[in-house]
Amino acid sequence: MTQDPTTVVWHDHAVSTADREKLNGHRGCVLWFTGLSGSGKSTIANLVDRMLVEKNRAHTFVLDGDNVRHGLNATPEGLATRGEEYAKRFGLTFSAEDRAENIRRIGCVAELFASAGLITLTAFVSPYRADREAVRRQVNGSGDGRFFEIFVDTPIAICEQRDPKGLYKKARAGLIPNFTGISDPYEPPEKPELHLVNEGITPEAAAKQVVEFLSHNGVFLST
Ligand code: ADX
Repeated sequence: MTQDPTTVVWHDHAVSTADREKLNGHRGCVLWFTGLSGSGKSTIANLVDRMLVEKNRAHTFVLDGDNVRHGLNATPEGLATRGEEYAKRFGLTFSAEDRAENIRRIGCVAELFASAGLITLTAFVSPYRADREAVRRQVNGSGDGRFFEIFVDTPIAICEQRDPKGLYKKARAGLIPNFTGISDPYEPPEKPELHLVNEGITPEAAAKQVVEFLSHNGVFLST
């Protein structure tokens, strides 16, 4: 973590991440789901969350893009009651710059959660490779290999057909600017730890693949 050492000083925790992991029986890590809106990130992440809690009694939490944009990373519209100047200064839009800040902040939160020993599942479109790579570096910097990028690879035609929030329809009508996949880019991961081809399989089958991946990658500690 880069900070001016003369003004803000880092304190080590009395309880280490390793201590927490030992108690929990699993490692703290970040499962970073990325993919188009409507690709199934949140659905799969929530199914994985439930499977882990039920089967492994894991300590887990899902950070969901839509939810986080209601609070910590609210949009300018969401902050309108605080006044125009405040909303403009602190609200995050879907411009490339604001998406980068969205991902930076949530990357910091995910890192904290992982250090607290949680299997942290994030479901953000996170369309830019550089933003995701920055989070990878940050999370892996505080422990080895605890960042797992999971590409939820669903063809845009399917996302658009599903259109669970009616956003593709609005985007096609020109009502939503910078809509990922329509009028804004999505840069697919080049080397994700897990590539979920989410076509012709159920969300449950996709979630199972994730849980198996975790088993094979040393997330669950043998007691
Ligand atoms: S990100 O690009 O900054 O990572 P994030 O995951 O927080 O996006 O939010 C994406 C969600 O916001 C989508 O699932 C969709 O519901 C909604 N949304 C609203 N406007 C846009 C837009 N222009 N592009 C993509 N998603 C949008």
